[in-house]
Amino acid sequence: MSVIASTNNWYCYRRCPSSSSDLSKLLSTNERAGLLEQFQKCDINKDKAVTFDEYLKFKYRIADEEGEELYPEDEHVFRMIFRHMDLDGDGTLDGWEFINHEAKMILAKREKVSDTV
Ligand SMILES: [Ca+2]
Ligand SMILES: [Ca+2]
Repeated sequence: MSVIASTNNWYCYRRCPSSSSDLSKLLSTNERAGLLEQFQKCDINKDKAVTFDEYLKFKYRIADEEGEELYPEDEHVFRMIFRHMDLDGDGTLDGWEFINHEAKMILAKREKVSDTV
């Protein structure tokens, strides 16, 4: 029952963009704080907007911290993801766009985990 309810919510969020501002409310306080922290780290010059350049640097830094190596082809993928995240298409990510996208990732992961249980 609870799985069905959460799936319905998921579809509603995808189908009704106007209500998707509530997406991060499905996360725990810790998860939300973590995403906000990530956004602030990503926003290198602290103008509350993340450019593709900043996003890319952030991804390189994370990969570096995790001991992974990124290739030039990865930039292409990140560009696609960035465009996907940039909902209003102004070329930068604001806090809401960033957190909303990351929240979706967390929720999608969570659904996968609950599927296998
Ligand atoms: Ca910035
Ligand atoms: Ca934007």
